[in-house]
Amino acid sequence: MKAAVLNQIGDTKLELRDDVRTTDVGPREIRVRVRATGVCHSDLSAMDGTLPALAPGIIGHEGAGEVVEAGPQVDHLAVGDHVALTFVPPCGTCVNCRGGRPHLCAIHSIAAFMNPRFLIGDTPVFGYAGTGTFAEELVVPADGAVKVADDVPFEIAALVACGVMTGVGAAINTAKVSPGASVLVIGCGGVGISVIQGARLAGAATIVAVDPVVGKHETAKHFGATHAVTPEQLAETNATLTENQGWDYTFDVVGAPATIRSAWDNARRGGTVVVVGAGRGDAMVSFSAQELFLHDKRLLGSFYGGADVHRDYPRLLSLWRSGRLDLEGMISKRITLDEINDGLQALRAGGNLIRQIVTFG
Ligand code: CXF
Ligand code: ZN
Repeated sequence: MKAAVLNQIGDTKLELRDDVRTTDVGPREIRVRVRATGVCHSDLSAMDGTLPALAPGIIGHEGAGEVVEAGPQVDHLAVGDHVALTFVPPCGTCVNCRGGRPHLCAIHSIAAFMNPRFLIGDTPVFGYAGTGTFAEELVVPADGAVKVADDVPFEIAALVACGVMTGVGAAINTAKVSPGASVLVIGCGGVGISVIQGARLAGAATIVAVDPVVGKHETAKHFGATHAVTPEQLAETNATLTENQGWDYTFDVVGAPATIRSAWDNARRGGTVVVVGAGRGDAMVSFSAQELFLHDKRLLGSFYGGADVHRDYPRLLSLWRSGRLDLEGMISKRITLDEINDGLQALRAGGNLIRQIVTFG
């Protein structure tokens, strides 16, 4: 089959090949024919070493498709089912799954670093984050797929699988934004726009979007931001809108030390600071010992929007069905797998792209 292969970490291009195979389907695994996948910033982070990934590998992790084969012990999915994938398959039995934290289940995630599920000849090829959706087919644990109704377009289901879950979940599950609150969102890519939509759903009164790319400001407002400013305008906006008290909730959706620090600085005393951006393991952020207690802020990490995929994917799709979550509007461009390198380069260049979706014939 056709797939886009990351030969080495540090490569800026994927190699399009048509001789990639999946491993055989294990007893509790399924084979999925990928029908749509988003191009997420974390795919670039896998390529450049910001996030851990193994090479040779197939990246792409925000996908949806159709089950074409199911192992004999798979009982909740069948051939023909439409599914949205997840890069954190909940095993259902570990301490995190039983404790109501299925987004922190490490069972399948650790296994994915040991079990390559693609092959080129005899060479094992790893799937990124246990997925690898820049391929026509992939094999995943059945726990890593959530059934969606047949009438949900694959591209809509794909969006839910990473960016929308991560962003809306950060606002609703992690921060628990309260009605009437003031919210600041730093970074307006696909995840930032999803945080904005989540804050709007939660009933925030003001939502201020921050991004250096002025072209993204109108986009942010379209999805619910009440104001949009550049980082340089933030101090003045804090003075005008909050009398320098800061916002109730601030979200870093970049993952850089400067933006995390800015999220902290712009939260009010007693406010909530949420780190959504996926930063480097060696990037350090400084806080004084005094401000950590004196400002009484809640500093929260948000991984995968605190997702309980079996609860949240259906909820997000219900919100989309009822017109309260705009997912169609998040699709900036549709491309083919053959165009993936151009798509990655466009994302790297940082234009006003919410999501590019790779669709498969
Ligand atoms: C990432 C987190 C690390 C694994 C891949 C997905 N999240 C969002 O893109
Ligand atoms: Zn992602």
